[in-house]
Amino acid sequence: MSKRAAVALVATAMAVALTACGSGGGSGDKASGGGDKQLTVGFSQVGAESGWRTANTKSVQDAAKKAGINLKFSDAQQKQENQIKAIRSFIQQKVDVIAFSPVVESGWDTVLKEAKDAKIPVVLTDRAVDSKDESLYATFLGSDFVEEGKKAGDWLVKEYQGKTEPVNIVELQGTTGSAPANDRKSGFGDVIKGDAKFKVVASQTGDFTRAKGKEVMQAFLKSQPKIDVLYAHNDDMALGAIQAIEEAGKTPGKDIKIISVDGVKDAFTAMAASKINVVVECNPLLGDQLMELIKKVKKGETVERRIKTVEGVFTMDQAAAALPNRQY
Ligand code: GYE
Repeated sequence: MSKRAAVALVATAMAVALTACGSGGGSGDKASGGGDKQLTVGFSQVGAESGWRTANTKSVQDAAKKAGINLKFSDAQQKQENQIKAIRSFIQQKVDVIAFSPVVESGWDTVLKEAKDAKIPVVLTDRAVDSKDESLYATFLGSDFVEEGKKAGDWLVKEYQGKTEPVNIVELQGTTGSAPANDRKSGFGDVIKGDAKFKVVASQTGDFTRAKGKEVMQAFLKSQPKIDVLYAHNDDMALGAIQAIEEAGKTPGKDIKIISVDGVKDAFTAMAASKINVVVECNPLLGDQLMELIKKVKKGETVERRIKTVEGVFTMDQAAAALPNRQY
């Protein structure tokens, strides 16, 4: 049996089991008049800017199917206004739960208040909001981006241990105002600020995309006489930058050392080819955990306010061996 068929079979079996226990139990949602009614979840995704995002979308959609959840999916194309519109439309449609990955951190209080007034619980996934009022969402499932930035910085400090010459760093930031861009920058900055030889000579957003990563790196290469290290907030920007570096006649991974975040397969391939020196892992496969949380939140069960993803760090020498096991 193919893997897909097996997954479908398991999903069907689970759906049958759910229906069976719903109709026999009587502990389900009152509105359905007996058995557990199918949950409808509105999910507002950031966009399709990166390999990470593509894997995350697939994980969420597959997990919803598997959990028997009716998922209303909306792609915001990296625009906050689109997410606000999507959330308002979910409220109008009276979905059971709203899940979303906020493109930027600020500016959510009004729409989240609207969801709260409509008594629709909100689950944050992947990225955080900076709302002071914690009652505006039930929980936040995702990575610790400050920690990821620190891991990137730790690698650099170790790499240049015992050396005294200045190390010029250029930084490709993620989407301006997004939690991963803010936190990966600050975590990294906190670690390297203790050693004066490290200098971030240029730092600009590449919007988490390959095209922008390449474009901004081209500009860095023109404006900066000496670049030792590139710190890219995600793999796609690093992969775009590699093209720019090669086109400028330099060797990525050697002339310019590269630190990246995410751990998508393409980055592991580039790392196995000695073009990226280190990748800090950020796991996009949050779908199953998200569906579990959504169900619990809908049932009114208590859930942890913050659920962090467990992640590692991979260096060039480990890349080839790790590549076949990468899931995204
Ligand atoms: O690192 C990047 C994506 O929010 C963790 O968004 C996510 C980031 C991820 O575009 O590739």
